[in-house]
Amino acid sequence: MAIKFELLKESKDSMARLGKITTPHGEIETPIFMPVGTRGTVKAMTPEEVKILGAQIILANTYHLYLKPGHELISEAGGLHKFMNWDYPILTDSGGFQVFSLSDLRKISEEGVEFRSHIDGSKHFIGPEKSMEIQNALGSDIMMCFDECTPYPSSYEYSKQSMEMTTRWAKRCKEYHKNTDKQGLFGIVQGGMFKDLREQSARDLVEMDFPGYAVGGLSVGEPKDLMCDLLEFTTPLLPKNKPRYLMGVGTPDYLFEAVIRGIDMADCVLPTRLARNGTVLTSRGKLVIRNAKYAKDFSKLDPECDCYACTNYSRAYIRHLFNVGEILGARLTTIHNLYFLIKLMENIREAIKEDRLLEYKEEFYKKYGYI
Ligand code: PRF
Ligand code: ZN
Repeated sequence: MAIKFELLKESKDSMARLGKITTPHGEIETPIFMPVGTRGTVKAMTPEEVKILGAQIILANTYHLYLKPGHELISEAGGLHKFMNWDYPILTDSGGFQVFSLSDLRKISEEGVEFRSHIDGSKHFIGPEKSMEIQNALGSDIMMCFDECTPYPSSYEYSKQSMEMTTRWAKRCKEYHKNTDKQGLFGIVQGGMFKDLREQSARDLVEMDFPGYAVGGLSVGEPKDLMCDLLEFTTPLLPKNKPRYLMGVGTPDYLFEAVIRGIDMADCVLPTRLARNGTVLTSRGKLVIRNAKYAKDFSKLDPECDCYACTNYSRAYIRHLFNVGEILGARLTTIHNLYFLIKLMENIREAIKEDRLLEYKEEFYKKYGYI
């Protein structure tokens, strides 16, 4: 088995857990935040830099790498780890989300999804088997089942059909995926905003015995309370001794809420995307670095941060870089934002260890300005 999960501790005052995932490319402490390297690069960072920031696993996307440069080419290079020079764990998303959110003229059928590339309009097809073939070629440590992320809002009937198809697709993924000793395949719970559908989805997937489970179809535009409620309902339906991954979540408050509800892994483009737009996450909330009020502010991005950017550069300097369009600006804010979330998860793990996660959350929220 490629993926082993060790449950090290369960919180007494919430559903939070502390764990360790072992993969063919090393161990991951959970709860963990996974930086996104969609096209085989965490934008603006070298893999060495990503590692120094404290990242233990990164995410890459089947959809993008299939279109460019193509999974055969990456396979020829010796797999994605080798191709991009990242010798630590990689998780690949199945394409089942990006194909819906990015491609043009999608046609969904029982077989899979026919679509046109968002790059050049060329026609393609990805179904469960194709997604497995691509992810096998990429050689990620953790692969995801091909699913439909039910759009929000969707009717009960649509959500039901969609979830049932995702379950049938999961069966096909599992049947196709053979090298289970090198790559672990995770199931993805869907079911829209309906508890009974989520329950059915979780039950059917758990029966298939995947080495880990994701909660998909959340954080798709629904109110935060609804997401929290559905998450709290869903995680207890998943096995305790397997990792649980909440897909596409990465604001500090959502990370806290997810961990408190028993989530072990999360990913999001947010920190890297915000960084390139000049928005910085700090212990006192978000900061827009282009703002004129930072023109002569020679303090660091975050008074409490000891990342490379904060140790060496001022707000005024980084603002200047953004104002004149120097790429170093985006590099420094990316370093800081990734470090901020990685450090936040480290603090969260420490707080779980010491049974003070809820107090830490309160303290963080007050300072950040959430409450
Ligand atoms: N499915 C897949 N990837 C995803 C999602 C999903 O539902 C989401 C939803 N938040 C983000 N990324 N395969
Ligand atoms: Zn910093």
